[in-house]
Amino acid sequence: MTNVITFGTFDLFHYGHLRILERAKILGDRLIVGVSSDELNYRKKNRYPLISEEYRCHIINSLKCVDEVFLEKSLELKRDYIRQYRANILVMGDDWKGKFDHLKCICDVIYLPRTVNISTSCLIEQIRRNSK
Ligand code: C2G
Repeated sequence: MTNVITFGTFDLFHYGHLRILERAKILGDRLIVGVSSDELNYRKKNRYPLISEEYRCHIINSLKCVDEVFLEKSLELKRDYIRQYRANILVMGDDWKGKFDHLKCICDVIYLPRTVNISTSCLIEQIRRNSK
């Protein structure tokens, strides 16, 4: 049984989010997703996500490619989460390239290319522009 783990905020869930989860799932048998908590986002980006952690977890949990979801409360706990969920592979988008190489001693670390031309911040910007 190969367990794959990945992490993300998944605010304003979009096609790029879906594609990384689908690509992560086919690398193993089970896909476990750590969804960043509202507090973690506030600490990291100085703003709360537009969609609450409860709703973001619910959306991710309802996807066909996802087997288990938990709240990621700290960026520094990746090693503990990997052990707790018995993950064999950590998948991250290549915007995180190199950042988790220190975890290669406990699991495989794979960076997948991001889907081009879509992101939560671009969507927010587009909506802003269109509503003027
Ligand atoms: N992603 C992607 N293509 C996009 C946008 C995002 O492949 N066009 C991927 C990102 O690379 C990431 C995942 O989707 O792997 C979730 O993206 P974000 O919600 O932006 O996650 P982030 O805030 O970077 O994660 O421990 C990490 C944290 O949870 C933060």
